[in-house]
Amino acid sequence: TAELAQAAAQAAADLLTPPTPVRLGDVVPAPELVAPDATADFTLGADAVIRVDADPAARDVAEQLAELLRPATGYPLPVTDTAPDDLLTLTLSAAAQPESGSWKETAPGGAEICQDLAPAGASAGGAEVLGDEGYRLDVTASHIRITAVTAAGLFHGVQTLRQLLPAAVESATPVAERWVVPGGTIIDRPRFAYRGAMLDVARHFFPVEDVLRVIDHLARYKLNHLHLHLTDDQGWRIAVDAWPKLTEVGGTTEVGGGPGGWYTKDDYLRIVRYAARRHITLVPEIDLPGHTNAALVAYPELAPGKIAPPPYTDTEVGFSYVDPADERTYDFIADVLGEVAALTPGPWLHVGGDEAFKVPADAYRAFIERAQQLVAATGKTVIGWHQLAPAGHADGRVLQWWGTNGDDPVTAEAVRRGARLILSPAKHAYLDMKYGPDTPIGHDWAGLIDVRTAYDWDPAAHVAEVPAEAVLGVEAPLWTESVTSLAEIEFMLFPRLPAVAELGWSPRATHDWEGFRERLAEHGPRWATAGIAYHRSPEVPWP
Ligand code: TNX
Repeated sequence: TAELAQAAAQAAADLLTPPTPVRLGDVVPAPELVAPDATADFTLGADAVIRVDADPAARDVAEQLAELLRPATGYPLPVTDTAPDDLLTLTLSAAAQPESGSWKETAPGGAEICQDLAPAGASAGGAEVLGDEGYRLDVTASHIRITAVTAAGLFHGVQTLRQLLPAAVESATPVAERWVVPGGTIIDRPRFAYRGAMLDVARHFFPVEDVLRVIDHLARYKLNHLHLHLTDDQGWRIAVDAWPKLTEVGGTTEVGGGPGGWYTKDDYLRIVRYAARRHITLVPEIDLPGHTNAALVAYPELAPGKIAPPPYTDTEVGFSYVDPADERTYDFIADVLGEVAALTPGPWLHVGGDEAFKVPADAYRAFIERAQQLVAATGKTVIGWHQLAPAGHADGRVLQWWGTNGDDPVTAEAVRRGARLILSPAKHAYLDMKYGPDTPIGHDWAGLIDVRTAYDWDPAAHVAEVPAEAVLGVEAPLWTESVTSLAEIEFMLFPRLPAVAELGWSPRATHDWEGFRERLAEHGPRWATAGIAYHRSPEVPWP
């Protein structure tokens, strides 16, 4: 009967007029090299098999591809490492680097067939390697093949393939559709190593399921880091065994007086593992020395004067801090960072450092230098907001720049001393800013951020006197003082998250607002089908 159902599905699909296939270049973020071949469209049939190498990480990507395609197609799509080549197969292979020179071979006469790349961009395709995250996608009438050096590269290739199928592929239930994929070749790899988004789970708490869905959204757009802002004045969201009241007391509040909440270690590990399967690294932030009211409510011994402050559920910033003059504070930090580091496979620990307005500059610098050492002692590399800049350099340290004025000599000096930057300029990348004056939620202290503003800036040339080599990447933060539900998170993320993702992934030669808004428009129906509540910005020609 499974066979019958399959045959029926196939027969129904055959009757349909072919949808206008997605164009090969209609991918967000824009790929480095696109070489369409209009004679080579592929149609996914009910008998398709996904063939993959025996490598377990590659196999898992193939399983995820099958999981993406099965609900809407209704096809069985078995994953195997034994199917012969001449079947209609999707082949994932982690083995191959493209042979040297193949960037040019795949695009003979580049200008004619590379629709979406200036010829200069195509030949500047430069290095003949796919690297840690690149992939090659070949679509012919008889097969689709994704090739990459790493499972992460395969995974990104799968996200591209997903966008090349009709929008109905996002449906959770079977749809009668001709599953046409446009023919040709894409060769692609990221511009920046670090491409992230931040979710503030402290101002409002969001359950694990919501975070997992946000991870799915990051994965679609080839982002590879999720920064969780786990602690703030309004709530402490991660269990620490040595200091249990952080969550038992400090976790029970949030902005507006709601019940708050926190992640147990198992919850956190669920998030870590879900992200890891999608080749996304978790970056936990413990904000210090300011933004700590919730911790002080739980443990008054950490407060200056040892007096418990009242719980805080409003939205002012900059009033709280742990006592930098008390040694107990550093025991606390060592315990917290140690436990969080032990739960976190990724290389980073974020220590905040923003808006500690009440701590004098000298005390602040000394505090940060000790905090940086405590991070190093866990084996992790420190990230902090760019307020860390005046403190001494620590090996590998990364500053997350959220300024509103690119003239920032203090940050530039920290970069000269060895720091690298993650770019989160508040006027462009802050997803908690309103789109326009009528946006029902969000802030406007850094300005209004419509889609074009989120898209039109260059991470490599944004902060004066900071060379492109010092830029590790980009991150779009979502603060949640005014964001209370998953639907509101999605409304603020879409469509600006894909804009920032494209800045992080795509070569600068592809940067083009007109082209971007047209490619983006085709994603509206995908989001609608996936149940994503997005902002229908008037700047984008939605179909
Ligand atoms: C500033 S930007 C903050 C956050 C607020 C945000 C609101 C930064 C590092 N700190 O505490 O949530 O503004 O937009």
